[in-house]
Amino acid sequence: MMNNLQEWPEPIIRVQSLSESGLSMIPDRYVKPLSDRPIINRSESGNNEGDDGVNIPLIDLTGLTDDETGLPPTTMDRISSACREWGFFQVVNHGVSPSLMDRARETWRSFFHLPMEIKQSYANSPKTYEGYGSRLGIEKGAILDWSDYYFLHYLPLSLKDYNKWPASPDSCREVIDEYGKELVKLGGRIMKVLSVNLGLKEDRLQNAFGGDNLGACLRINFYPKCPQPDLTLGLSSHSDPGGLTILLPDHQVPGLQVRRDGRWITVKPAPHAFIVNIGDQVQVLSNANYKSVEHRVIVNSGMERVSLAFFYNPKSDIPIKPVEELVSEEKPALYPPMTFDEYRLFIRLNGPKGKSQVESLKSPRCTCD
Ligand SMILES: O=C(O)CCC(=O)C(=O)O
Repeated sequence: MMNNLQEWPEPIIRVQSLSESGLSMIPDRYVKPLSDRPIINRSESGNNEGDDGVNIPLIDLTGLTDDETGLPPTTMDRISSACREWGFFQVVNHGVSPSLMDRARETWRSFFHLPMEIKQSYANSPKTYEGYGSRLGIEKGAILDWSDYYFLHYLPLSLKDYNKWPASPDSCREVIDEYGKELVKLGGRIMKVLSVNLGLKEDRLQNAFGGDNLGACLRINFYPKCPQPDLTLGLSSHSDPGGLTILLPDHQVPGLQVRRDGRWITVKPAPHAFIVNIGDQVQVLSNANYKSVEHRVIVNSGMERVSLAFFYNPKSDIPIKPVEELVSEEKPALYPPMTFDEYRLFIRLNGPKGKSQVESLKSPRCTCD
């Protein structure tokens, strides 16, 4: 199986180069089947598919510190409902400095505008995905997404390798480092809130992730302008395989859509908010009390878009299964134990495929031990 992951099945084409070539029709490789195509509403509000200003919940985290989960009960309740019903929420007053957020996004934007030879020197392979990439999955002839990306590891320290991080722009490595430190802390704070909300001890979920031995990585998504945005997607529908995702969206360009009751809701980010979503591993640990929800990204013809997705993951070689406190005779464990290493092979081989993986694991008859 690992041998299949050594190389891409076809030569890699950078979507940014395609976009900059000024073509007026996108190549067939990017044209989605009719049922997956978005409805692009060109209204100024950025709303799509008649979502009437509906948005994911907005939560103020004032009072949440590294030492104290001091949020008012109403805020705790709103986070709880968001995790159960939406799988998504956005947070403000989260403790990460707005200037660091802006610097991180703009540093990465500059990276994507460097000459292609520099970016190519970081070209990735499907073995680890680290570096500059333009596809997920290794299926030959697959329909591709309209985006390029950069993927790197922060944790565990054994995987953190500055040589795999861009050396330019000048301050890039420092900014990435500082951003990662802050986001690991924010992830830890949010994990405590989720634990308490599930009726567990504050550090229960973190311990199930392997305590301090967690994994953390960053994917920077670059969505170039697209001449035919109604035929394609910047990122196909998927749920996140990891634990929690903390996304810094583009403050100027909407694009992220979240599935809710069969509709696609376009997220309208608040200024300097992070978008938090539950990944498959937290769905498993919570025994499906919390939902890892499908999302996708639409593109547009007028503006490029940059987003930073920070993945807060369990230690990759320990079994992840529903925590015992949430398993009972009435609510048996819905998932068998599986390590995150085993789990993420699926997306690494197949690319984004909705929620098919976590759903395929689910078995009401599972005895799970
Ligand atoms: O670009 C976005 O807004 C979302 C990105 C995303 O879903 C991902 O990187 O997994």
